[in-house]
Amino acid sequence: MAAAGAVHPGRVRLLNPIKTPPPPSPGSPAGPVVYWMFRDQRSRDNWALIHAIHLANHSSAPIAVAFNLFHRFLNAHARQLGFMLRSLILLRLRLHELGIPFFLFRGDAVDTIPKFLCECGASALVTDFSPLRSVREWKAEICERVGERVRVYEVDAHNVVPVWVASNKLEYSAKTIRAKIQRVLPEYLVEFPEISKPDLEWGLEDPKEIDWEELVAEVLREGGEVPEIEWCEPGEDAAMEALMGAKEGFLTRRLKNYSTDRNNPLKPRALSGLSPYLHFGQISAQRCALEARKLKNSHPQAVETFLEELIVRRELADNFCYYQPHYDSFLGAWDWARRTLMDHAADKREHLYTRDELEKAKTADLLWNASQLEMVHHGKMHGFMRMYWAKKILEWTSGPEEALAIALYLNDKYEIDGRDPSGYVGCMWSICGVHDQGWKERAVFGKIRYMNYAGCKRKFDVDGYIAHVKSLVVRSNKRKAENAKSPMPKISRT
Ligand code: FAD
Ligand code: FO1
Repeated sequence: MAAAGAVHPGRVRLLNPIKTPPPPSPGSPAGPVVYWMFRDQRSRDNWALIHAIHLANHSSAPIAVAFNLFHRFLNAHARQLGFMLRSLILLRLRLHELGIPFFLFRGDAVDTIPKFLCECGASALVTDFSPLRSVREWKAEICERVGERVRVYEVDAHNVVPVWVASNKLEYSAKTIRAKIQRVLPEYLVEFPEISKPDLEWGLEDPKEIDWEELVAEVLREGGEVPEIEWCEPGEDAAMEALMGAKEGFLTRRLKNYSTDRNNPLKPRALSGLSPYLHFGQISAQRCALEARKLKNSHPQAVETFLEELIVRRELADNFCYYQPHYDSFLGAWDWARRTLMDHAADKREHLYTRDELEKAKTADLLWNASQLEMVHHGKMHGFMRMYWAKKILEWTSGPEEALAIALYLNDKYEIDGRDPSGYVGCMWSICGVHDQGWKERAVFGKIRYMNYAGCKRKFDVDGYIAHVKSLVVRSNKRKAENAKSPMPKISRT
């Protein structure tokens, strides 16, 4: 077990194993510790922040948080960037209360982070973990640039069981990873230590004033094609409210229907609604799991199902993206799936649609159109519909590569929780059978699991869902018209 205030050693790894630098001499303590916050954008329950504070206190050094705002990261629009920035405004205040300065940089992290490290004479850089290839490339480049001067740590603050602890290889399915996660869960699913003000003040040059109003207005203007959502308030406090708020909390008010109603697109409130917060790291999955586990006796089935999705399914997605370099392409499918899809690539398609027709929900399938419109206007398609939605794209395009490219493009452009390992795996599961088994062979799908309209009709009120989305679109268009009249973005407390 880790000492109080420290992080479990299995959760931290040194990315640039350098010979231990000379201990700080009494006259000149170690240089500052910088936490480059990327995936886990929160002050509470954040193992990367806890590690950075521990490192700083341990080496009598000051600490700062650095955030790099990329330009339109992975094709993000106003919807995602507005949600993220509004949360960062609140985060900066919370860090300020902790005596930790928040530096916001713009541009490429491979330039801005090393530059900051050099300017402040940092001795250590703490990063949080993401399996995405661009992040890994940036970290490798940063390690190159800082050389032996700065120790670069990576902390898996996103998963309950760190990816490299759960498994050292690409797992085949939830079945194979579940036992590995459960074996070490008691060691990792533990309460967080309280964080308090670091021992030392920052004492160096303060961050430049951030004009949040201008920054938000800029991303809303630039990414206006996909406007913000209004139903999900950004930030750590709102995330905790969504999890366990007295009025609307998932665990406090909605858990009982989770295992029975979570696959009913007409009951979206049966879902936790946590994916936007989990994706941006505004809430810790470990916090969600710790709180859900307390309700195991009163809601055994719902808690078990929720923990399966939150821990096993989500961490299986990180495992896939970490160990499969082609996590977002047809090459990342297993051989059996590639073979069966190629065997049927030339099968006659009943319909063929272009990306534009699909994006505009212009197909002959009213149910599919409704799911596409729910994603475009609501920003979060119901989980059950996401499977049907992606599988139909396979059925109505020239082949699996095109289907995957279109599904990922639309998913990342419109979903508030897009650009996430769970999204890449969601599309790969639906179109290429990743983490699924083979099924009875049929045209176009081969042995990939098939879903159809009739199957949905048996499961839920399809007409009701179509009507539900229709009214959602009307409300969304009305709001857009109102916003067009008052262009100034609402800025929460700054
Ligand atoms: P809940 O059912 O309340 O789940 C709680 C949490 O468990 C989710 O927030 C998520 O972190 C995790 N989870 C649930 N289901 C899955 C799953 N199947 N795989 C991995 N993790 C899961 N999830 C995203 O976060 N971003 C995406 O872009 C995304 N795209 C998807 C695309 C397709 C084609 C499919 C089939 C699934 C996709 N998913 C994605 C997974 C899942 O649909 C969403 O995580 C879920 O609908 C989010 O809503 P919720 O938090 O209310 O769900
Ligand atoms: N993280 C950052 O550090 N800087 C960004 O500019 C940034 C933009 C961004 C846009 C959309 C989105 O979905 C996530 C974004 N993130 C950003 C967060 C981070 O990239 C995600 O947590 C990872 O994509 C998930 O691994």
